[in-house]
Order: sequence, then structure tokens, then C-alpha cells
Amino acid sequence: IAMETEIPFSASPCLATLRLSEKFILLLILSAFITLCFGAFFFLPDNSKHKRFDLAVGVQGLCYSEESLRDKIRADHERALQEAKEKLRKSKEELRAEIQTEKTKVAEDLKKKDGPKPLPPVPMPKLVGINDGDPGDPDVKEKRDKIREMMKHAWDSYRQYGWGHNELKPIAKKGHSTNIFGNSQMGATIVDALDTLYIMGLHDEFKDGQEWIEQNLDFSVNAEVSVFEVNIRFIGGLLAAYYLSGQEVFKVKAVQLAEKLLPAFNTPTGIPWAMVNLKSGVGHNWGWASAGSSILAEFGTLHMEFVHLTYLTGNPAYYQKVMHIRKLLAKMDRPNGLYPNYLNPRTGRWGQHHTSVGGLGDSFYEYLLKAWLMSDKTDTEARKTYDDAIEAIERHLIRKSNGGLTFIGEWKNGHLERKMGHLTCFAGGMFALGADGSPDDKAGHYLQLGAEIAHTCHESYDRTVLKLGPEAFKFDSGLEAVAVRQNEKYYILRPEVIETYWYMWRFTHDPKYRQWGWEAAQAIDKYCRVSGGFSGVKDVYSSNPTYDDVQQSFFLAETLKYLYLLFSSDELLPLENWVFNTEAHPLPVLHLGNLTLPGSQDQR
Ligand code: DMJ
Repeated sequence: IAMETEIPFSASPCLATLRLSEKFILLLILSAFITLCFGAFFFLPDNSKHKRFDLAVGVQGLCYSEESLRDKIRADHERALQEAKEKLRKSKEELRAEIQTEKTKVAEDLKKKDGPKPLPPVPMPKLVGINDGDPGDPDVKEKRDKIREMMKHAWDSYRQYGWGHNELKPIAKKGHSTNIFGNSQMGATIVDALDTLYIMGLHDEFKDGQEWIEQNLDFSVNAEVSVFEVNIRFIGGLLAAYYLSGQEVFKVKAVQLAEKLLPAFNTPTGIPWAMVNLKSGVGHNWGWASAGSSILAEFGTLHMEFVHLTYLTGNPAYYQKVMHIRKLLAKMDRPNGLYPNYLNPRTGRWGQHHTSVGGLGDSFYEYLLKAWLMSDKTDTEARKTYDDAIEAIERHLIRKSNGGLTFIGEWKNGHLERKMGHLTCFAGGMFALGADGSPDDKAGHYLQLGAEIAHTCHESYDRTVLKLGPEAFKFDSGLEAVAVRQNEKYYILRPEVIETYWYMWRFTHDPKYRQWGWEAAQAIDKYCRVSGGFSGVKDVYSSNPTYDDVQQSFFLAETLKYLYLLFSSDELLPLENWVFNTEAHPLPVLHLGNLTLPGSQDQR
């Protein structure tokens, strides 16, 4: 009773009149009812529960009304329909290639989860002549020291104003990049310059570069890069730095980057796209290239680096990719025996019939010869392909001008254009390098051809005001070895002419090649040197030229390296043991007669 009076139900006269047991039963019924209600809510199917909840919230004006929900569903359906339509518009091959890219990506992600696998140890090829190269003669040594000083100025300026950027703007004194590197900041100059620093004995600078690479060089960037440029400058540069210094980091980085390039090969034909996004693996071609074509000099300049990658990793994929390209080309008809510069990776058909030994074609021929040399002359298929290609080039593209200058023109739809590019000048060195081993004992002929091209290219320098060569020069209407159009009068620190002087020097020891090289070095130092590095010039025929304000990475990789080698003894990087990639990165000869590359048996 005392309890009764304590019960706060006193507010309700009805409850207050109930007995304790009756109140207890009432409480029990009430709690059973509440449990039932909750249970019913939880056992309802999920979607109706959410819908009710959403609608309830919607009613309060917070989220969706029933109508907006319907709109949303409709929009979703339309989007899905649109995507399906787009998929249908793509060809079967494109879809297959896309699926393949996706698959590779998933496989790569899975691999990454397991962590990077250590690379298998492989025997280091014999490395001969990787330091010194003292020329003996004090006068030559002085010239060599001057080239080393120029390298130091180029490097120090980049170190100070452009560090980590791809290239340098030596006038504005800040970093620079071009579309070949996408929007990446991958220190192209550092990677390209490493081996030059090494052979010049600039070891502190080399270490500085190595440290940057260890700490900063990352390829998981959302950047669309040129497969060719990244291969010759980065993979070539890293591999050469690895072989010269023995530092594992360079090999590891080269392989990481190579993996990022592989999705570019997922095309209907296996001919790679010109560009690939390093993050997504999606590839495509340059908008300007004949009807969506890939470029001969780009997909044809991967062989040396990819063979080395297979050698160093034991992964046959690299070798197989480049051999596939070779086999595909071998099966194709060639107009007049010439290789057109454009090939469509979707259809496997040639694009515009334009053949050149300069831009768009050049290093394809170079790599055929060098594949043979790099295999210790065992890759006779490459040699034969080179010989056949050069024979057709000589027949259709090489002529003598009225003034007696041998030049290599360009073949455009059945017509010979009597114009030669600065880029084409590398061919003098190539002919000399390929002389030994040429068919029908024509070694003398090819050495002579190399000398004639070197002479013509020297004339193209000598006939300017600055004694530097223009980008392109003509051989008609009385004009010989001079640029006619304003937009062909520039010099952007290119190496090809000096490259040919160096090869000619190695094969003939004719002092004129050192003389010509020295003329070029002095002209570069006089007209291209500025306080912030070295710059290209816009008009080699003007005594007061304007600068283009770019210090190209190949100036450090190639131009200065070839000059340094020209004034060194032949013991530095002998050509019997080293083959230079097209960016002047030396790779050792692989004695493939004594070893088998993984994947090479399947190709036969
Ligand atoms: C370099 O990147 C390479 O030599 C390439 O093969 C073509 N030319 C540039 C330098 O001119």
C-alpha cells in the first residue's frame, strides 16, 4: 500500500485505481506491443524500408520527392544507354584492345599487392673502357676540357634554375617541358645527362642526379607521354647509367617505367600507340599523324632498350613485343622497297607514302643496324633488313647536287623532295658504322658515303653566319645546303652533325673531323651560351639571332657527349663493346651467341 501511494500514476485517476498485479499485466502487454512494432519494421524487405524512409524524409523537403526519384532513375538509364551505344560504335579490335588494357591493369594491380619481386641476378656483360679516355695530345686535351666545362655550365644552370623539371629555360631561368613528356615533371635532363656526367668524371654531379632519382622519380603520374621519347631518353638513360655505374636503382627504375609503357602495345595489331598515359595505360596517336597512324621512327626505335630489359629481368614480354613489330613489318608490301613513315595500328595498313631518313623515319634504320651490332652480330635478320632498306634508300633518295654535294632527299607520293633535315645528318655516321659487314664487300663504298654526308652537313653549317646548321636545307634552284624558309633556319642544339663527325673520326682518324667538331663547339659556346645555360637560336643566318629559350635535354645527353668523345682516345667506350642508342646512351654488346634470351625460341 505504501508502494501504491508512491506510484506516480496518481495523475491518472483510472490507473491509480488499479491494483499492482493489474498494472504489471498492463505493462507486460504494452511492452509486447512495442516489441512487435519494432520487429515488423526490421523484417520488412530492405528497399521498401528505404523507400519509405526516403519518401518520409522527402516529405519533409530534405531529400527526394517521388518525382525527383523517378527523374534520377530515368537519367541513370539514359546514361547507361548512351555508354552502351558508344561501346557499340567502337570496332571489335578496339574493344578487344581496351579489354586487354583493363586486364593488364588488373594483373599489374594484383602484382603490386604482392610487392615488387626482386630482379633475377644476371651476369653483367663485359664492360670495357668506361673511364678516362685521355687523348694524350695536350692540345686535344685542352679542347676536351673545354667541352667538359660546357657540360658543367649546362648542368649547373639546370641544377640551379630547373631542378626536377624536364628541361630548362636558360633565359627566363626556370623549368621547361614539352608535350612529349605530357604534364609530368620527371627530371628528363637529369636522366638524360647521367651517363655523360659519368664518362666526363663529374662524379659529384652524377651522385646528385642519382639522389634525385632515388627520392623523386616516380612513374605513377597521370601524364600522357611519348612512348618513343620516354624509351630513348629515360629507359636508355637509366640502363646506360646502370651499366656504367653498377647502381641497382637505375635498373629498377628502368624496369618500373618499362612496365608503364607496355599497355601502349595493346592495339589491334600490336603496333604501339605513340602516346600512353602512365597512370591509366590508355594510349592514342598524335592528331597530326596521317589518319591516326603510328610513326615508323617511333615504334621502330624500341628494340635495343627492350632486348636489354628482357636480358636484365628475364621477362620475355619486352623482347616479344619488339620482335612482333619486326615480323609484322617483314610481311608487308613496301612501295619501291621503301618503308613509309606512317602505319595505322588499327588496320595494319600504311598511311601516307612518305619516306625519310630524317624525322619520322631516321632511327628505325639506325636500330636495325644496331640490333645486329648489339647482338654481337648474331641477329642476321636485322642486318639483312637494314641492308635491303639502305639499298632502296640509295636507289630512290640519295642524289648528288649540281655543286657535287651528296644529299638524302625525302620521298613523297612518288616524288623526290630535294631537301635534307639536320636530323638526316646522323646517317653519315650510320653508313660508316654499317660499312663493316655490308653485302658484296661494299665496306669502302659505305664509308665513302658516310664521308660525303658528313661533308654535305658540314657545308650546311659553314654556309651560315653563325657556323651552326639550320633545321632543314635545300638542293635546288641554285641554292645548295642552305635553308630557304624562315621556319627552317633555327638551330636547337641538335647533335646529329657532330655525331657523324665522331663516327667518321673513329673509323678514319682524319683530323678534319676533329677540326669540324671544334668549329661547331666554338660556335655553340659563342652564340648559344647565356648566363643561365645554353639556348637554341631562331636564325643561323642572322648575326644578331634571337634565342628560343630552351636547353634541350639531348644537348647534355648527345651533343656534348659526342664532342667529348671526339676529343677522347678510342679507348673510351670502344665501338666493339658498346652500341649507342639513338639518344647517345651506350649499351653493352650482348653476346647472344652464348646465351638465349627468354622468349626468343618462341619467335623462330
Ligand atoms: C634526339 O632525341 C634523338 O637523337 C632522336 O633520335 C632524334 N633527335 C633528337 C635530337 O635531335
